[in-house]
Amino acid sequence: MSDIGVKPRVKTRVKTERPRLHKVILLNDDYTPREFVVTVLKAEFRLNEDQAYRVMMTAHRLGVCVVAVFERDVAETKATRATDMGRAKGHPLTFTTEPEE
Ligand code: TYC
Repeated sequence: MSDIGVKPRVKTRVKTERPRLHKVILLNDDYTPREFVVTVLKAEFRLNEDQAYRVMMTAHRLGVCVVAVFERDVAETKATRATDMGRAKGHPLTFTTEPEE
């Protein structure tokens, strides 16, 4: 039997995977005033007063708190901008990012 004219059974993948989301994480420190942390969270992450206070207190008590998740570039830009806001006022306030599992 001849194979001429038999099409290869290769399927093209049309599905695009979503980019992995990255967490922005707030780190506690002993020096940055609580109210300043709340101000930065409201300014950079658009949290309201209540949300910002809860995130700040969670980091204060546990050492870290996830602020929000974004695509990688957005997460890194926001973490840098928020950290720089603290540095501009001489505070050690730090935000980091890490990929979600
Ligand atoms: N621990 C700081 C203080 O007692 C307040 C603070 C909270 C700082 C959360 C950073 O991510 C932070 N002044």
